[in-house]
Formats: sequence, C-alpha cells, structure tokens
Amino acid sequence: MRKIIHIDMDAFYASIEQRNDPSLRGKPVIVSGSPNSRSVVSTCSYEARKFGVHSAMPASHAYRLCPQGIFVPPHFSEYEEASRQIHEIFSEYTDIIEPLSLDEAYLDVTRNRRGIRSALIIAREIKNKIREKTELTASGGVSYNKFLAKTASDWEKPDGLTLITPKQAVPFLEELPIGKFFGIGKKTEEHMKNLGIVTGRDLKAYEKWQLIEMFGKSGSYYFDVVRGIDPRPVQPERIRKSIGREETFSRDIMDGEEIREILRRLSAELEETLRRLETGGKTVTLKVKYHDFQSITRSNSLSRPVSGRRELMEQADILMEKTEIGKRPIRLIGLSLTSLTGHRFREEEDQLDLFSLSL
Ligand code: TTP
Ligand code: MG
Repeated sequence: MRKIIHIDMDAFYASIEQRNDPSLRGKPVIVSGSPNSRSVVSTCSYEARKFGVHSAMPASHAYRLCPQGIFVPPHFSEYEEASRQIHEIFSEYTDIIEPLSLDEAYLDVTRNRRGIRSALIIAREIKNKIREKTELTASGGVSYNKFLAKTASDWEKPDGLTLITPKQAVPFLEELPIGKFFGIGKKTEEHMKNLGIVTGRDLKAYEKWQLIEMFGKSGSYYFDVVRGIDPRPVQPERIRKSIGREETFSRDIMDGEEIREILRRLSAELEETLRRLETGGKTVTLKVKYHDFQSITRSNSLSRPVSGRRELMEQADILMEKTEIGKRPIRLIGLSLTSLTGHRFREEEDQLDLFSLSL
C-alpha cells in the first residue's frame, strides 16, 4: 500500500500579503485587481471568506459582499519564492513530488529519504518546517492514494492535518457530501443532487456504465474514487512528457476577458515550473471544457521552444480564436506544453523508450 501526502497552503496569496504587511493581519484581505475593474478575485484571507468572498468571483461582487475588505494586487514573485521554499522542504523527503499549482503538491513517501515509516509524521514535519521557513501555514492530507490524500487535506483547513487509513476510507466516503469529492465541481454537484445523489453512499448505488452515460469519462473516475480506488501514480514533473496547468471554475464563465486573465495566471505558473525544470516546449495546447462537458483541445507546434509567460500567452491568444471562448459558457480551461526540450526530458524519454522495448 502506498503512502501519499497532499499539501495545500492556506489562503496562499492572501497569507503571503498578510505576512509581508503586518497591518493586514487579522483583516479581510482580497487579492485581486481593483474592484472597479473587470478583475476577478485570486483568493482572499479566511477573514474575508466569512463574508462569502471566494476565488474566481468578480472583484466588484467581492466589494459588495465585503466593503471593508482590503484589496491588494498580486505579487507573483513573492508567491513563486514561497513555492520554491516549500518545494525544497518536500525534496528533503522524496523526489516523487507532483506540484498541482504553486501552493499544492502530492508527495509519494512510501519510500522516503529519511526512512520514516509514518507518513503522518512526515506530513507533520513538513508543516512545521513550512511554518518555520515561510511563516505560513499549510494543510496536509495523508492516505494511500491521491484522491484520498487530497480530500483529507481539504477536511480541516486551515492548518489542518488529516489521516484517512485504509480501514476508514470506505465509511468516510459513504458519509462524505458529494460536493466535497475532489473533481466534483459546483455544476456536477447540482446535477447529482437533482438525481438524489447527496453523499458517497448515494453515488455508490449507480453502476459504472450509468455514471459514464451521465458524466462521460469522469463517470468512471467517480465510480472508482467513491470506493476508495485511485491508482494514479504521483507523477514527478521530470518524467512527464507534458507540463500543464488547468483550472475548473466554481461557475461557468462566459466572459472572454475573464478567461484571458485566468490564462495569464496559468502562463505565469507554467513559466515558473518550466524555469525550475530548465525546459521549454514546442507544442502549446489549450484545453477547453464547455458547460455541457464537451471538451476540446487546440494545439500549435512551433519551430522554437517557448518557456516565458508572454510567449505562452501569445500562443494562448491565437488558440483561443479557434475555440468558442466568449461565446459559450466555459467550465474548465487548461494550458499545457509538450515536445519538451530540456536535457532531463530528452534523457528520460530515451530511457522510457528502452524500457518499453524491453517489455
Ligand atoms: P487554492 O489552494 O485553491 O486557494 P488558497 O490557497 O488561496 O486557499 P485554501 O487552499 O486555503 O482554500 O489556490 C492557491 C492560490 O492560487 C491562491 O492563493 C490564489 C491562486 N488562485 C487564483 O488566482 N484563482 C483561483 O481561482 C484559484 C482557485 C486560485
Ligand atoms: Mg491553497
């Protein structure tokens, strides 16, 4: 049985703003552009969440909910620095680290550098080190697969640490409200509730083919995870053939400018990852999932590798033209790079080829 940890920083951008400016501590801090613009909220402090403010909400709406909120613009280089620091801490324990964004990663600690048998102890150590080094808090989840570790880290936010043992998993999932299942967004949650699916137990009443019929490919994922099954390995970026970021929205987005703003942030995050991995990529792919779950990708292959946020955004703009962004409501957007050119990737690809030949 594997030992997986999921770490997710608490109110990441907002906590960094509060750390850097003590006058913001204990206050409702909203990281976004001006509330008078079409900007959307990146995130907000837990103090602001009490007012109903959350990520991806228009800043103007956040202002209406919380006029006493302190609006601060994002400082990406600060977030990137903190991200590097937490990544360094992870590396003290394992190389099998899969970052999902700047503030979140899966770690496979089944075999770890320190020879520690309890993943819970490792997670506690990581949280402590993060606090010492960055003055920030993180929430951790520990279990035997990615889905459960992710669900666990979300269970007791902020500053939580939750373990789901193999014995606890199935009863835990039966009681879990379906909105709390990672991968079930607001839209799907509503859809399920209309079908009378409220908890994991209700979800379990459906056959696999029924779920596939209703939810497409995700149906098969739902079928498995509600039974505590998730065989996906933690994929360290260096052996991946593609590097990407995607985001599912809590509501469908119609506004093309809003999508561009999200793509700008994803490009910045990608740039950071590409720099860390010392690579670029020659093929840029934009993935779009429309409100009705139809999913499309549009790609461009270039003669030169790209790795900077500006070039990525240029490509994203070109690819957007080939989609119905701005005309149809969108529920998910993703940007990824393949044909990676860094030396590590070339080496790894050769090894992978040899491996597949020897099979
Ligand atoms: P999250 O981990 O989703 O949120 P969070 O860390 O702010 O809060 P918590 O985990 O405690 O619930 O996202 C990490 C950062 O990514 C977040 O601080 C800002 C950025 N982000 C956006 O800019 N827009 C978004 O819509 C989301 C979800 C996140
Ligand atoms: Mg977070």
